[in-house]
Amino acid sequence: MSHLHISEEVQQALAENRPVIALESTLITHGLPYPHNRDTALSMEKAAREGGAVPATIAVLKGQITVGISEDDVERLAQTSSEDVRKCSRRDLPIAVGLGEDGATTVAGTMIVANMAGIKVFATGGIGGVHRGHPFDVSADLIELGRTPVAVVCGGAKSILDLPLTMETLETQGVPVLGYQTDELPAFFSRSSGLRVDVRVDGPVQVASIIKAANELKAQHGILITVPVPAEEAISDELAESAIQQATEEADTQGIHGKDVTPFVLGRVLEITEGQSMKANVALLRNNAFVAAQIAAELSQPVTI
Ligand code: PSU
Ligand code: MN
Repeated sequence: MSHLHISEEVQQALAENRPVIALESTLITHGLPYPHNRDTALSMEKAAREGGAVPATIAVLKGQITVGISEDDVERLAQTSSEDVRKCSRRDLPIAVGLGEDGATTVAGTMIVANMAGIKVFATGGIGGVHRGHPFDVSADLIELGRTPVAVVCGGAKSILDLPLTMETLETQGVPVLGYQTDELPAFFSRSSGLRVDVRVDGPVQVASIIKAANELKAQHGILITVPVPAEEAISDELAESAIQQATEEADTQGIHGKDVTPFVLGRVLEITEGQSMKANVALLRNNAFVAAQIAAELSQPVTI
């Protein structure tokens, strides 16, 4: 397909069945401020390599869907105003491609492209979900998880979301939610949410065998692997909760809606916590890339009978 460009390194790794993980770009353009966005994106790529996988950061560059963008592209996207880069979920990809725009892929958008390229594992921070107080604002991420067979490694979902409704929706969509060395759904900044995951897994071997089983069952849906933020970097529940409360109320009173809600709330939480949330955010992103790489490495192991 002429609109899809896969970097040489990623193409070669895929052809040789070596481990590759996908990384998203909305966190670069709409998730973190410069230069933290650039540094984090590059440190996720490094963590992927340390975990044994080739990183493939995905974005739309002037209408071209690109798998494995260069360091210069990361720098350019990181410096571009979020208003000049389309946030691309399923709905938005044809618009960005058709009009030759720059686009940053969300979890949903990245899953679609990873699946097109043949990448099975993808690492991100937080997934979208059902927004608090707005039960019809359901992120396209949840629907995509129900229809695209890619394993998504994340830090759970931020409690800017209604976590019980998010879990219900994932169940309806047929998405298994795994807890990586935990019984509880992590809540991004903090390690616990009070909600149970579907199953606890203790390492990459178990995750890989669930992914392989899903393949054998010809599953058309994704799998969600939730990894708690490293304990040393977690922020207190109280701080996270009060910042999130304030940010979501502000979004409501200012009439922010649609695709702008998540970036607005993420930005305000950072400001309100005066950057304290940044440390947790960056640490979990790196760690997720490392865990995803280990899972991808396990998946690439030749089958031994
Ligand atoms: N949640 C986070 N950090 C993020 C996002 C969500 O904690 O960076 C981004 C991801 O790219 C996710 C998108 O796919 O926001 C979800 O947007 P929406 O809620 O509009 O579907
Ligand atoms: Mn939404």
